[in-house]
Amino acid sequence: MVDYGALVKLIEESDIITIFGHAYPDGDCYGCQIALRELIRDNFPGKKVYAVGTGIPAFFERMSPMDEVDEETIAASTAILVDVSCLRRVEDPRVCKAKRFGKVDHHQPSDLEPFEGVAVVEPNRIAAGEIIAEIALAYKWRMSKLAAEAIYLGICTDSGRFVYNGTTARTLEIVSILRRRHIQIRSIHQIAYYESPEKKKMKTVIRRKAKRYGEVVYAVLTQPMYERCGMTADEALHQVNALAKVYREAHSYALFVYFNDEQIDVELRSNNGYPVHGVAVKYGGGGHRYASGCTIYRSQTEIEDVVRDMDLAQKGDDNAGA
Ligand SMILES: [Mn+2]
Repeated sequence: MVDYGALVKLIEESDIITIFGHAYPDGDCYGCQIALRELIRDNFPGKKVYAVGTGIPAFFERMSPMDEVDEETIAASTAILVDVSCLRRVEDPRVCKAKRFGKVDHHQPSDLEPFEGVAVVEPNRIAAGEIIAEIALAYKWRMSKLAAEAIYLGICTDSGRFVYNGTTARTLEIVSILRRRHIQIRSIHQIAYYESPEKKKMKTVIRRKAKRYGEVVYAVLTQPMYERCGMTADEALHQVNALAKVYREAHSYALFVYFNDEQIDVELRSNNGYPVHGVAVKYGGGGHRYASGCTIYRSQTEIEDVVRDMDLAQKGDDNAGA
């Protein structure tokens, strides 16, 4: 098991801690920020701890809002990054002002993303929330219901409700421990899986645009397509899972969204054990073994090149129990 001692020591040594996540925060990112803040508050009384960023507003009332902090506070703080690999990918660029850095992440490490600080990186974990839970359990920290619910949101989000590759026996053991903290699963799901009319419309368009190349399903969205659904490019990109069940035989799927005439943002997925990370890296991106992203430019790369590379992927050998 990874040694969490250096990170815990960093927390012990810091009077002010700011917790940052990635741009366009998802349930794992937001959940980790809230959970780590609550765990530190409850187990290290006297420390000032803040979760910084936009979070997920739909959860503010049910779980917790994010914190407002000024630049002076950040400059006096230790910044801990959760669910994000490097400073460049953090949502709030003020993170760079912090005195010291730590991180808890489960993305595949990349040479292009250096990080100077105390790093806890476990790419085999389905969610960063799972690592936060392990730290709390290893050090027998008090875990409030709020912290447990925030961790649950992270694990549930990144595991696709416990079905994606990388969901392990340990993942489910941790969920069982969280459930003993009386987490209310149904009401979390009601918020996390609420489908707005815009989202429903977008998913229908994505499925209608789906094309097949070999064992890969993909769709290309132009600006008018997502704008007509009332969505931004990034919101549209988040709906990549609409392609998951278009062709049952497909081993991978990809969503291409025109950010503008030149830039195309891409999300790559496989629910059947075909790694997509290598393809994302080839085109300058990264992420996880079976869920990655990249950005391509029309003048340099054809959409078809990416799809062809995905089709060539060989099945991974780590799918026991999936
Ligand atoms: Mn994550």
